[in-house]
Amino acid sequence: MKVDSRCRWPIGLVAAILLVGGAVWTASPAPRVTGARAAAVAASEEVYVPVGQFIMGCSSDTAGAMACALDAQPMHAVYVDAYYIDKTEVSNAQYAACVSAGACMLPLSNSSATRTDYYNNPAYANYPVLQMDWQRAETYCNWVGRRLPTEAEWEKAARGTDLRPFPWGFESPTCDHMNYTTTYLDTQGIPHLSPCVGDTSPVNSYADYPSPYGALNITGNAQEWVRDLYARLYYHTSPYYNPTGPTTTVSGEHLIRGGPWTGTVTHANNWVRHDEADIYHTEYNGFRCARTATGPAPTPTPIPVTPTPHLARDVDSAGDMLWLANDQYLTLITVPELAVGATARITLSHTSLANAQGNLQGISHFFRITADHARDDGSLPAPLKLTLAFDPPYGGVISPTLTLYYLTAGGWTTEGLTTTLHLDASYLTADLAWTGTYAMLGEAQRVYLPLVTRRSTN
Ligand SMILES: [Ca+2]
Repeated sequence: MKVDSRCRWPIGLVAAILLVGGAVWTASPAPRVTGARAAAVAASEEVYVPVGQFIMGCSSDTAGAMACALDAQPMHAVYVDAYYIDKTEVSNAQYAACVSAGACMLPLSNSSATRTDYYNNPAYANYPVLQMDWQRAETYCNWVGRRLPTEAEWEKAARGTDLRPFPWGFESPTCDHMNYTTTYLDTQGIPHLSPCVGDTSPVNSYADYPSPYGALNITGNAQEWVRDLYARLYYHTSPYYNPTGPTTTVSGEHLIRGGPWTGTVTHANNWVRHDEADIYHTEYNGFRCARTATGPAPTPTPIPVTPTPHLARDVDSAGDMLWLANDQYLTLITVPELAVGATARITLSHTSLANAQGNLQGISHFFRITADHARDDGSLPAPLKLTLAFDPPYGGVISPTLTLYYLTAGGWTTEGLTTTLHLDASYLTADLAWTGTYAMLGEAQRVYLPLVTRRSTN
């Protein structure tokens, strides 16, 4: 979408920004990098994004009060192979290492939007490199053995597998969340823009509000080049597996994601696509790198999400069976006799996208089980019997790496969980010995299927 708000700022506001920016320089100087900073500066730490599906783009239903531009529609499912993406934007010092090595060209300018001495100034060594065109960004990434992320990789790294509009979730941004520009109405009701910082922040700032996979400043701060060419209607025809953008376009221009520090919530969110109109403001253009993951995946860790209760029922010591059902799936929990005390509230929950997720990577299924008369430590007199299975038409897609996790105060664990995979019949059974929250996670299959659960036949 076109972002031209930065051209509409009142003059007074620009002066205010300069003032704010100046205050930031003196209040929190970046660490100095002295001498030949070049070769000593390592490439960014990376975060791992597991294989699997996510939901890309926006819809007018889910965008809320924010704009959902036509080029970010329709909302659609995309499957991306596992990859690594830089935890942070590439910094001035990191880029300078490539320049010193003779592999990269200098940035298009030494200045940022408000700082005339930026790239060369050691005070900004840990700030995002700016004044990048696409080729400079890709060249740096290649130099460190990586590449620019595809647009799909960038968006999945920012939003994970739910519909969150911002990397940290659904909470509306404030200046605590990211470096962007807030809006407010004056006493006459006239809207004004108020940048949080007034220029870029260090690449490792806002660390309390990472994306679901741990990427920082993915929205806001510097806007970021991605690998794809920009086509306004690409989402209408993009492939399901690993989309890489159109092969040719009239302009031949790539696109930018994430919004700059001058962007409002309309421009600095997870789905906005910045087209040719935005890429020439190179004083806002930075990037981060990515690479396709090879070899065994790191041990996955469930992503905490808040499940929406779909069913809650009081069960007494006589036991009962609870399930969630629609035309295609059914989730079953059997509460054996004496599994709970006199009366226990059993809750079965799914995340909103649980049944639209096409694989078991990430939270596909979520249970919250409460029992009023559990023992003090949360344990149950007898374990609940959980059965999860794929619907027969999709039989055989259950993965041997499927794992059930239990959420403890110390994090997710599989310890003490008794789980049995019945691969021939595509179902899983487990004994749940405690009340609490459970999640499933495992290697994905390259098949787009809902995770289906149904009642065991025995
Ligand atoms: Ca950014």
